[in-house]
Amino acid sequence: METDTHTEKILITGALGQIGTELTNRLVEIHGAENVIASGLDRWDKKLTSAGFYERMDVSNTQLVRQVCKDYEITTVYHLASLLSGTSERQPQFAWKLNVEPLLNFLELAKEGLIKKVFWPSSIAVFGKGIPKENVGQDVVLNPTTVYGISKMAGEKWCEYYHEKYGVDIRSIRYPGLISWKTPAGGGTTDYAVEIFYEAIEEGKYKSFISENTAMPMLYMDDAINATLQLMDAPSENLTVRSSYNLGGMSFTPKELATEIKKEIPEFEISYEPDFRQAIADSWPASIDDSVAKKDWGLTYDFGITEMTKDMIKNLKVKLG
Ligand code: AKB
Repeated sequence: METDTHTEKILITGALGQIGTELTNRLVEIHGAENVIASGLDRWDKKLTSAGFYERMDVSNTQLVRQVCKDYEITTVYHLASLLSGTSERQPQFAWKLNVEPLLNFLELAKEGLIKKVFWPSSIAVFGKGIPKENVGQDVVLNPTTVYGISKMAGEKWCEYYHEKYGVDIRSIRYPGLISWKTPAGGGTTDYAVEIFYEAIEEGKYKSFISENTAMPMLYMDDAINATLQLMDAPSENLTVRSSYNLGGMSFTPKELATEIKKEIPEFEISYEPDFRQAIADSWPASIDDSVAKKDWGLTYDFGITEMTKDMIKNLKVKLG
């Protein structure tokens, strides 16, 4: 049964993170502040989130999470709290604990009927080595070689299991690299594509930790938020994937992005000094086939590399003064 959007009570974990801040504010516009409960480890920053309520909580605290879901009569959870690829390589045990166990807890709460619907982000990191680089399909065999990828693959399998075995309404997207100007990224391999804009504007130059010809799939935040809301609004019976949907967005290399930035900031210079994240990028696809998401729930995009670059620079110039 579909959740009536007028009676939805929404909990967002990781609400002060890169996706969380923008998604929370969009959910407030749609459902009203009184129906949106943001949560995170940090103090409530009212400048960042317009949610009506904020719970400062560690998402690994299963009892507290259950209590919060009960107290607010939560129907829908966007469970975004996660460690990204770069940081996960440095803290493997913690990455596994944070990226998998709280998800299992939410799946259990949904199985019990305490909550009705869950969104959880997976990543292009699930694919890994030995998989063709271009146009990677929805159903290829997954072979992640990073801690982050392993945790996301396991999470996807749990999602599928809880849906098939217990009918849990879990929905998920394999996000590519996300680019946004409102909140910085943190600890990811695709973060170069955000950092580059800050440094282009502030310094006129950028040293990329990813080599010049490494292509990765990327998505502008506006498109990521729209896709997430589209998937969550789709009728349950239309969804054929309960592990996680491929999302391709756009694909480009650091060199191609630098060329776009130069059109807006002609003096911009890029140099390259790949670090440990290059090996992570090398194990990921260069482009993704997202035809299943287009067919099942009408995925569309508004931003290509040129529109995204113009929008990033316009907004960041204002933000950075
Ligand atoms: C990362 O680089 O770790 C993330 C991702 C692609 O999931 N942006």
